[in-house]
Amino acid sequence: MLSRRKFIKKTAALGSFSFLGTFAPSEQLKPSGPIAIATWGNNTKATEQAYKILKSGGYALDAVEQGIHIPEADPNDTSVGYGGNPDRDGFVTLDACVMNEKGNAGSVTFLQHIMHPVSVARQVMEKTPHVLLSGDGALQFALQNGFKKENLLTDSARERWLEWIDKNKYTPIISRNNHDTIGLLAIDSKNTLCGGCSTSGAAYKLHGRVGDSPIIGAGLFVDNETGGATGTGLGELMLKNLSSFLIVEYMRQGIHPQKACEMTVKRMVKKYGTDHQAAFVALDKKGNYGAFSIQPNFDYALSYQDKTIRKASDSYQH
Ligand code: SD4
Repeated sequence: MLSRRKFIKKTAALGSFSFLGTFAPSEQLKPSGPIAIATWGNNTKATEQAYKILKSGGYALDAVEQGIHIPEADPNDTSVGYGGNPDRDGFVTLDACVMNEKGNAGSVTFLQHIMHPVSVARQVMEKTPHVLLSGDGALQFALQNGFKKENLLTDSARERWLEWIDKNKYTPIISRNNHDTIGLLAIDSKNTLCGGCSTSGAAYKLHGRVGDSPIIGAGLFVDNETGGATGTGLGELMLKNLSSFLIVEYMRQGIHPQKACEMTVKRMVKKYGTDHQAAFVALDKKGNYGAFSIQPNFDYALSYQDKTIRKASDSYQH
């Protein structure tokens, strides 16, 4: 986690938007109008990009896609797209999905060599009768639809991987702390809700491992009547709980997004304990939002009413 001073310095250059500072979890602001919310506080540039599109009257799904492109193309983001940590065998394999206001979804898993898996996921939704394409098939589909094959393993990711092999003797590890997968939810000026999620998955995972991020209901769920939720952390936990779906179902019962995230995390902890991280953001159709995590190191990014903020989440562990 960044110190407050470093964080303020880092976020000082937030373009024409005014930066409101870090907010304690209890200071709930209820925005009206377009809003973009994303997992991890370092995704302020992504929510800001999404918000620009929303503010100019753009479609929520375009905002989600363009917002997610930012960490996907960022070589310093070690959990998403280009620069992402590779799997145990040194391959960068990506998972992503999108879901729109009609309840349609598209997703790609175990995709290699494509910088913007979220856009491939969108094309799966829009151009095929399917929801999910995987591995070589997903790559072939991407190439046929104009995406470029690229090397996504940066020199520094390769060095980190080589160091890890040395130290860990090929035993996969899942870190509690080192995550920054992006899940982004957006409501546009027509009150349309869409979402997306993109990741390179757990660092040094087994080759072929797929996490929660491309699985509808696990890493992301959107229901335009109710709200949306998206998560980050140890994907296996979310896969076993369909956590994003659960959060939205709680919201459907009239529960505030904050409480819905909390109830979901508590249910996960009851069954699986507190050894790992699982963290969520949720947004309902009234513009209420919330976040909750198992471990205390989770924060998130929020853009609305020409402001961008980075906010600490409440957590189960303190
Ligand atoms: C996964 N949920 O593949 C992802 C990892 C993650 O930031 O959130 N990383 O399990």
